[in-house]
Amino acid sequence: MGNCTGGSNPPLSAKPKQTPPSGGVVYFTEDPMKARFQKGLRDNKQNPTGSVLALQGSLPEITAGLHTLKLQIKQMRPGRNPRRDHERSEQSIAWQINIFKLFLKSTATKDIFDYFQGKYCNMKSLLHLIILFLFVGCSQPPADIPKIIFDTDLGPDYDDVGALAFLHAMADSGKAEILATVSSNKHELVAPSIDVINTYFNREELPVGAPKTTGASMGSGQHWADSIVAKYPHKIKSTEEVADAVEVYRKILSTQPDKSVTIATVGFLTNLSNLLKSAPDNYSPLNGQELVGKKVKRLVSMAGWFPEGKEFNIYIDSVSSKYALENWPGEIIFTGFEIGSKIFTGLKLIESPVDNSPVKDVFRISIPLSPEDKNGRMSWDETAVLIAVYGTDGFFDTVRGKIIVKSDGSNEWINDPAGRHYFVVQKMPVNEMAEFIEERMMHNPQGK
Ligand SMILES: [Ca+2]
Repeated sequence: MGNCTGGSNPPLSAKPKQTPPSGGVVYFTEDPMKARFQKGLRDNKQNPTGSVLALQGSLPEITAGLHTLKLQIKQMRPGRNPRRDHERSEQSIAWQINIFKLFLKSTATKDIFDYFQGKYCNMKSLLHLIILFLFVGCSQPPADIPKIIFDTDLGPDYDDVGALAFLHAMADSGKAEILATVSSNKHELVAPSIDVINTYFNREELPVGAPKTTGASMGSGQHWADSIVAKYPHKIKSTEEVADAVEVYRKILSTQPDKSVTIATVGFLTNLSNLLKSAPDNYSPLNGQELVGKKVKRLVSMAGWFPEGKEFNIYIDSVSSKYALENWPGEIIFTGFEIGSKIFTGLKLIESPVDNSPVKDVFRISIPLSPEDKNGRMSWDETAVLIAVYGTDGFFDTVRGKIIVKSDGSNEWINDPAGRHYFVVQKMPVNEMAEFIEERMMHNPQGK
């Protein structure tokens, strides 16, 4: 975290404090952009020494980063890491927000000078900031980060654990906000396992729901779920004690801006079918289909086999799958069986030096038990999170049309240039994608 109060030069004469105008917010950090920033300083014949502030990533990413950092500070446990607590203090972030609010709002150099001279910075820092401002491009509006509800069957396979770790990594780096983590699987260890992972990533407060209707109940054949539930902290003792997933969805969707929520489903479509069938309630006067149509931006679904085939997530609860996919009012991006089955991850994770990681434990326990996993586990669910966060550009091509779900749980596909459905086709070389995914699966939470 950069901090221009730490410069060696004395502050300029104090002027009356000014209230910064409102505008976008941006997160400063010292590391990744530093080289680029210093090159910029050289190009502008400025001395690249002294207190340097730099930005990480694009403006939307930086904006998202700041948002997440604020959330992390709220969640930070006092005393765990006093140095980190200090470095990321609320005060430090608050003034950085104000600096960039000013930058985004005002193009008047005098205003900026007046503000900084009176408040925090010396002249050298100020010059750096102004040059930096030019790099960022103040006319670019900050984009909202994806707000994601993760819907998982976590149990019969463990790529769900990799996907959830990926998602937490995205939230920690400011690229996504997690709204909820719900189960489509009624097995008693699913919600406790989700709770273990959420707690490990310091997000134990995330809403967890599960089906209250009939639905599949499937455990982990490799006994990784009982292993992590026995070993790691969590509060939820059984899946049956959590809220109805439909209620979780309705409560969250009703409070979100229109067309703002991304749902990433990596399990059965039980909850989404139930959601579409839901009636108006205390949370919203809209029925389920209307609520989804109004609030959901897109559904990213690891389900199906394209252009045709029979895939687990669809056929396990084929009645729900058929209803959900035929009645979904908006865009759906499918990442099919044929995508994840070629992307292998987990071996680097197992070899990583981190201790006491439930994510590592799941892969460490499970991979040796299956000869087919000797090169790593197939990574279906992680690709859904990748698309939910990053979109498809650069990673996949897309085919537009309509999925047809048959009563036996198999699916077909009809190409249609006006269709609301898309399935993805691998574009990035699979080895590169595996590396991209596993790097994020190996993310360690703050302070661990
Ligand atoms: Ca799954």
